Amino acid sequence: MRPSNTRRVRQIALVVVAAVVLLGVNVPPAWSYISEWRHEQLINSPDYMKQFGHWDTINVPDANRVNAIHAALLSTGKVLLIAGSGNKEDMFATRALKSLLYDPATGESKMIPVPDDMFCGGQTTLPDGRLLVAGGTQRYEKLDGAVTNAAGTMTVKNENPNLPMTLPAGTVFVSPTGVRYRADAETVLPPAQKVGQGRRTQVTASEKPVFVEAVDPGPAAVNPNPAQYQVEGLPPDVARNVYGQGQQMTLRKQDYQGTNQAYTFDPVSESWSRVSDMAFHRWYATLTPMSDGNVLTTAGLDGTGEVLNGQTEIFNPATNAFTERKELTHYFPTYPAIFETDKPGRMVYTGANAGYGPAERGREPGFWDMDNGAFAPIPGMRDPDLLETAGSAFIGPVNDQRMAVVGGGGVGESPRSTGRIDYLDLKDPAPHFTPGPSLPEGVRYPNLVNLPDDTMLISGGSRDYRGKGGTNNHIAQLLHPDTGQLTAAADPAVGRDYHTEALLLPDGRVLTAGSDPLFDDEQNLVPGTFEQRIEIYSPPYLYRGGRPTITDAPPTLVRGQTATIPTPDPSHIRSARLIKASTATHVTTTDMRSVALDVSPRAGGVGVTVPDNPALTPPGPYMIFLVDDRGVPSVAKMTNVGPGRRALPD
Ligand SMILES: [Cu+2]
Repeated sequence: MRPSNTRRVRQIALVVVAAVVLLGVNVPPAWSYISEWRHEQLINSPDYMKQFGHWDTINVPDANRVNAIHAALLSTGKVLLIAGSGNKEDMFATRALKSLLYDPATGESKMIPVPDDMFCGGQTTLPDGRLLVAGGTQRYEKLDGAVTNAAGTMTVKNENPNLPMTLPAGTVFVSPTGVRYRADAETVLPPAQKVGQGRRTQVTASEKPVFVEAVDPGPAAVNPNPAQYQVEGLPPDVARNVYGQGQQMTLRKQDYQGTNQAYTFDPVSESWSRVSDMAFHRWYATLTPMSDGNVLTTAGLDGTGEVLNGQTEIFNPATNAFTERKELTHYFPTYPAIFETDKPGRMVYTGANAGYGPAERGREPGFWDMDNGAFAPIPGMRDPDLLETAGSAFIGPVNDQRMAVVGGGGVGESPRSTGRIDYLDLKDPAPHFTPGPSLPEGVRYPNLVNLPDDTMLISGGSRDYRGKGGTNNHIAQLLHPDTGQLTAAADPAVGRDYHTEALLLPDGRVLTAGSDPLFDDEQNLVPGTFEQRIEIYSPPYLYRGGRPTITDAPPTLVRGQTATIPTPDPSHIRSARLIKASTATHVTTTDMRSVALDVSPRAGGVGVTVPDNPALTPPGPYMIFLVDDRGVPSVAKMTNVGPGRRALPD
């Protein structure tokens, strides 16, 4: 696939070899030096870059390096990389919680502290351009052997129908034998529910789970049996109705726990604000933007480290509040890849996910109806047991309603992975997966990015769990939706496994960041170092000579209407794409989409018409690109598609 080396390079290499032999230099290192030099010559040659593109490592000051767990393109064209505690427990303990704002146009960067540990929260961009981050880390995991204090989940109950109850973090629960356990989070209990009157009165206690840990270390606090626990310090008349029910207190592994806090980042003031709490604690939640401007909030580990049992809530950006939707209770593993289809309220779950959950539950792809909660499986997926850490996305313009599911691995720490790409045509009367091409290697954690020429960059990933055994892929491919085939792209220099992300930039390049290997060596002996380098890919279209330009763009585009985009050479413009300012984390880029606009000639520019259907263009910030007859895109202008609160087509 690679172009052959030039004769000139070969001749120079021979001369150098002759010289090192004559000088008695150690030959193998000299060879490796020569082959590296030859490789550099090759990948920097104009012909090569024209065919395969080019990667550049970006230098940000040492003080501005972060463990990028989350990435978001903002309406200002800047990129926010969020670390939170960055999967470093000492950073969590000292509340050294970070994010980095990077401006790809100037190369400038600045650190912005984050108010809570957003590490492994859910994220998406809101219609008004704010970034929403919901959930994150309440507590780090404790592995088997590291647990010193017995702990478990307590169901806290309130049987009083007249009294709401808030038990602060640190509340102590006492076992029947006097052993004390401390709650690690606040518990808010509404009054019990009272139905009927007189003798027929029925009271149903309100209840919430909370994680408790023995105040004193040691096996004396282990209790394998269910028990009722009293709340320390409550007056006796209150204590009668408020108590804890524990199943087991053990010294077993304790999983990460989610927070219920949510924040928005304002791209203009470049600052964080807290919004209402979620109804549930969530770690590894998915946020999916919807055509009505609201945000579907699903999945995650709760405040006790358990996978949520399908509880769903909706964020309304107008009220900054979450509302539980009790009729929507499909069970998903963590970070499920859920997208809205072109039918408003009809979601598609591709089966791709990341992180936690049993192998036998919630793994089947399907359509999920927001009106009634019905879930209809989609058949035909190959390697259905290898969907954890798979990537999935719309391919080409979202108007075509075609998707791809790329790579993935076995559940948990399985060493298995696949290079499978399966396609899904949502316009088919009976949608089902069909086989596409295979990547040259098995890939967990692939980064997928829609480009303005309709190709999709697939980069990064590793063959084994978190890059074990030195298995980072170091390859990139371009997927062509028109032919369904792959072509090779230049190899990235930086390997990227777990906790990695990629975003399209307004200038048409792709930013990649993050990678969190378990080990730094092939023998799996040296603990891994978080990859802090940023690498940017310039696709082949940036090496074809001049680019079309957009001299101005309206700040807002209206669905169903035509706007003029001024450009000096409109006769060469063939297409226009709106690409949503999206977010990326844990192979979950549920807000990435490219929208094809109808293009028509106009004086001084081109007319572009936005599709009428809000499920193709959910409200929010977008990049608008004009693409010429050589497939070369302009630098994008940022614009906005207005809120979608209108009569929806069926
Ligand atoms: Cu994570």
